[in-house]
Amino acid sequence: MTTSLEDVAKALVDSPKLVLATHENPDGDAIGSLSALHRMLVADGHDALMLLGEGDDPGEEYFFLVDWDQVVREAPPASEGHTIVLLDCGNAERSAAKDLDLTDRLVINLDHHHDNTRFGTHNFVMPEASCTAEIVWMLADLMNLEIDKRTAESLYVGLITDTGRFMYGTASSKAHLMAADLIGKGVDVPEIFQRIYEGIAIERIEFLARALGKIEQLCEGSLALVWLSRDDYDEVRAPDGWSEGIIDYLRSIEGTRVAAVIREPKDTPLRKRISLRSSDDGVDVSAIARSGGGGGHVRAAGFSSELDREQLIELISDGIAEQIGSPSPRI
Ligand SMILES: [Mn+2]
Repeated sequence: MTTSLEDVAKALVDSPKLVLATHENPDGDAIGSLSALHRMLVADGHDALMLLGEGDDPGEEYFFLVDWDQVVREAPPASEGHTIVLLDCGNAERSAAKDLDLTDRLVINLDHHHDNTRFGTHNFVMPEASCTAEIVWMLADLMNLEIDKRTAESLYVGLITDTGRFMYGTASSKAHLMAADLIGKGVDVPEIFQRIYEGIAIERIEFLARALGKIEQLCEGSLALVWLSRDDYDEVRAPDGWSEGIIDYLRSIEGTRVAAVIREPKDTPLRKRISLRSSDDGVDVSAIARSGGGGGHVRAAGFSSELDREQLIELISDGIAEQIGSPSPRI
């Protein structure tokens, strides 16, 4: 069932207690929209908490956005009657609230993934939004919530990270109007870009060099892929978040239609995490991700899998071949 943003606002106002959560392994939009909505609701007198599962902290560059004393690691029991708000989360299984029984709860689902499964009691899914932070920004206007400087920073981080620093097709005129509004509310643009993209530890650059040294070109060059093994991380003591951004280098290689980063996460090394990007709308990587049990956007998607190397590469190259019609080359 689809809900209007007005009805979402009403449900929020009518909820005495709220728990806000986002998807596992949160990125800039996830943590930005989560921290922004939380801060605005609290300032408006709501009883609201943020839920981040153990091991689901964002990258360190995003820590400054979060009021950590408001973070809980486990959701309060259903008997306490909290409304659950899930942000930027395409399906309930991918959420930091995945262990929660969502039945008999009010669940507000705010998202911009086109393949969102509408798992909530209230679903506001807007695929044309550049980021979930854009939906939160609209909601603030509708509910008359105050966007102070820190809230503006959170929303701005969601915006710049999900639009690839205003580079993707999602960077609409509305997205730029949102940026203008947030700058007017105190966002210091160079300071935020510096916090998110600079001041990088030398070890992280060395990890990037290692990753770039492992690029494979498959499917006659249309697939650029990097496989990051647990050893790649452990040998330089890299946290999992350091793979973020590597995929953009792959996507930028001449001839690439699909970029893929496959990594073996610290907590579940056998259950690989696969990130996919496409360089044009001719390949919908969310369809490939769905065939592996995940989902996402047309140009950015992901899934987790226990398939081995050969099976995974086959799944991805078959998915590409199905869409662009070339024969499916094997490794
Ligand atoms: Mn997003």
